[in-house]
Amino acid sequence: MFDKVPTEKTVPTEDQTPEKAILVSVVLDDGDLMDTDASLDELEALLETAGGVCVARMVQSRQKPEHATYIGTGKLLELRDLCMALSADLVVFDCELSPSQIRNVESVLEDVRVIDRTVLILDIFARNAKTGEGMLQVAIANLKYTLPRLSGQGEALSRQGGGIGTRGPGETKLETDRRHVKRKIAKLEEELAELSKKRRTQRKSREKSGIFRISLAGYTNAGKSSLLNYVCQDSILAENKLFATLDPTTRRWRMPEFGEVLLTDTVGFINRLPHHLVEAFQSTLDEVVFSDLILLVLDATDPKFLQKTEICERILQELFNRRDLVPAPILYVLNKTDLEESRFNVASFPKGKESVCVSAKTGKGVEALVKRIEQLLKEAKKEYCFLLPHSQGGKLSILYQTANVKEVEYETEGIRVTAVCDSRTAGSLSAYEITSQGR
Ligand SMILES: Nc1nc2c(ncn2[C@@H]2O[C@H](COP(=O)(O)OP(=O)(O)OP(=O)(O)O)[C@@H](O)[C@H]2O)c(=O)[nH]1
Ligand SMILES: [Mg+2]
Repeated sequence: MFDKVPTEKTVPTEDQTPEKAILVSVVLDDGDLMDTDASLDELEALLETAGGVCVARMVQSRQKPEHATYIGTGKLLELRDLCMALSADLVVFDCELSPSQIRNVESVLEDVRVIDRTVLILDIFARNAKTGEGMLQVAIANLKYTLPRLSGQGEALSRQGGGIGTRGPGETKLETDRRHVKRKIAKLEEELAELSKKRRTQRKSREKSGIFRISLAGYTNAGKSSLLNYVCQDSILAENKLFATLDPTTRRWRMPEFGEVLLTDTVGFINRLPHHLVEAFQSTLDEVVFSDLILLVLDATDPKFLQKTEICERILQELFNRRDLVPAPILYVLNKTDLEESRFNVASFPKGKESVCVSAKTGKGVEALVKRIEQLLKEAKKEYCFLLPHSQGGKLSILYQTANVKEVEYETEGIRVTAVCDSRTAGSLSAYEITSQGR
């Protein structure tokens, strides 16, 4: 069991003074979808979710980051003075720093801890994971982040004081040996694989039952849990904090005409989602990948609405690519339209993307959403027959994961498969599609 990962939680209680942090960003022309201010706003929201408070922001424009310290030497000295003047406990860089950059900056700032955006996100995940699976996933992501940062970092790793960034990487003094950490990762991954197997089996039995699976995806804080709560009359934690939901929750949802479907709420997305987290949360994110329809929930009051929409689309695309699957149909759900601020975004949302405006708070628009989902589901699945060449036997396992396989016959010219599936699965196998009688 993962007795030592993560270590005991040292979440500051309400009466503890929040840690004071300075946020640092370097403006680079690196093609990121968010501008510096918006990214820093998001970093500040992450910091607050982790229990800290921002006392200052520092921005530097550079062509490329300074190799040793990310920001330039002059700026670093300015940062040191600012830390002293404001009695900052923490400096958070809005990027991923290399181990030596953290060490070098810390050695100049002396008593101030230095963390990066990834550590902050990992810290929040470590706080919010509630189930065994979620905790395992976070622990693995933490250790994978820590692993390349181990060598020559004895001091940094033994910091045990608690506070933001100490729940994640660099949290137990035992982890001073790379081999030890590697063994631990392997062991946790084995445990996770067991749990993932269970999840896969569950998914397959749902598939066999022919019940449609709908998933709620979207940026963190968009209102996914609130929407599930509204339509399923449930009470999943929904709050104005980032990554409130980490563990997927599936509910039966009885639709007025279509009947019962399964609705899954899961972990939210964010710009530059750390790749260790995407890897570790693969089995959780598979709930989205293997669903029949994705409701992409968007906060229509968000000033960075279109950028966040694109970030979600990119993440979804990446998830489908990782599984080598054609993307599921997406229905865009523009949420929080009870609020005035949503007007502009609703009006400027691209007409080519099918969207429905709702409010998960008041229920406005939910009826129209339900109607549209029912139509889409009715159009979605039918029976197909494929003749897979023996060299393409791997495609059969795709069908087992995504379709209801009714019959499999091994013939001389290939594997004849009859399966009920959606058009995207059928589309990815269209080269092998035949009529039931023959080619
Ligand atoms: N005004 C308004 N607020 C909403 C609406 N939907 C959600 N909220 C609020 O938005 C905040 C985030 O809602 P959640 O349902 O927790 O969002 P989520 O997408 O599940 O977030 P994560 O689990 O963190 O990814 C909460 O404070 C909700 O009360 C809405 O339609 N209108
Ligand atoms: Mg949620």
